[in-house]
Amino acid sequence: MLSTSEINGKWKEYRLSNKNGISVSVLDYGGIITKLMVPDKNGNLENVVLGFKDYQEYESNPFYFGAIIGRVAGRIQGASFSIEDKAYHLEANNNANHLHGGPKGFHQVIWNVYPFENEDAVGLTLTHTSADGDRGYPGNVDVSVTYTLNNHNQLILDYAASSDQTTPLTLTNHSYFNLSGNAKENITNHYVKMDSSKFAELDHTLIPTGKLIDVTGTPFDFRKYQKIGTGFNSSFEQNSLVGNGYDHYFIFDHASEHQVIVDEPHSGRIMKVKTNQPGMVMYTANNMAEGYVLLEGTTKKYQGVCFETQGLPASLHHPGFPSILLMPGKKYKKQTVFTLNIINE
Ligand code: G6D
Repeated sequence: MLSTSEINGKWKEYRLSNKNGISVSVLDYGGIITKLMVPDKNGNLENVVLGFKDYQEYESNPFYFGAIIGRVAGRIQGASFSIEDKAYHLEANNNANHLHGGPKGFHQVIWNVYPFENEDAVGLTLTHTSADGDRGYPGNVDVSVTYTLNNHNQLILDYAASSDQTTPLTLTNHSYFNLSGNAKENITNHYVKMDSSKFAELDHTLIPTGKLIDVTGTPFDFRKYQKIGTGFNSSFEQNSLVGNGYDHYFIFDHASEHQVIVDEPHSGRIMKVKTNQPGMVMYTANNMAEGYVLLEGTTKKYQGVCFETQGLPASLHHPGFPSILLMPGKKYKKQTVFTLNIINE
């Protein structure tokens, strides 16, 4: 089922719901997921993503809550890159680096929205054209992002793009998940299992050094279930330098059934993540400023966890990583599926 409402006289919010009571709400502004209602083991419907109570806060959205991120998710070192010996300079909006597509990136544009519904699913296709030179990037880029909610409790994000010039592109969604429901607890006691034996080492400006670190024997080893909180009090330098947590790109070992599984035992909610991206940034809101009013509670450190499935912008400066360059005539086509299971006691 699908419903639409006007927001602040300038935006539209679309609410998609399936036959099992799960619903997701999305703004045309930034493609922002503002709510994701999922029952717990007792059937109580609660919100499992962070979002502002006053939607006007989404105008600036310093945390990128729920938003489509692009042209390039993550940090581009020195806010610059070169293609075939031509240098491009972007806005440095995060110290000397370029973060998440820069100011007025994809998280701050109004997308065209095309709702659809069929027997088993309901969804939205959002489209946007980023002109040549937009935020300093080359090429006219046509982008579409489709959110589909089906009756198998899957929220499917399909990303597609094409460009008339070679340009870097890697998109993601920046939702902060908190499976306790209505942010009753922070994410310390969420369990995560992740199919990854290597992650990208960061320097003190949060830029990858180009070195991959084996997770074995470190707080980054999620190959068996482990509490997210493992990295919050660890003395491991890669945890402490990002603000005592995780803010790292994990490279997946296989294109397996689910690369990530998140289990929140008190609510009985389990979320599985499957993607055709080579990896993902797991960010545990280490640097979240306090005091912003959310739908439930206020912003606090560790209030949510992001699973930013994406390519690695460091590939623009380190040849060893999978490229994020989109060539003319090629199609960018990525998918991430969040499956929301409820395991009764
Ligand atoms: C911080 O380093 C983190 C980013 O990974 C995150 O996306 C942002 O906050 C919201 O800059």
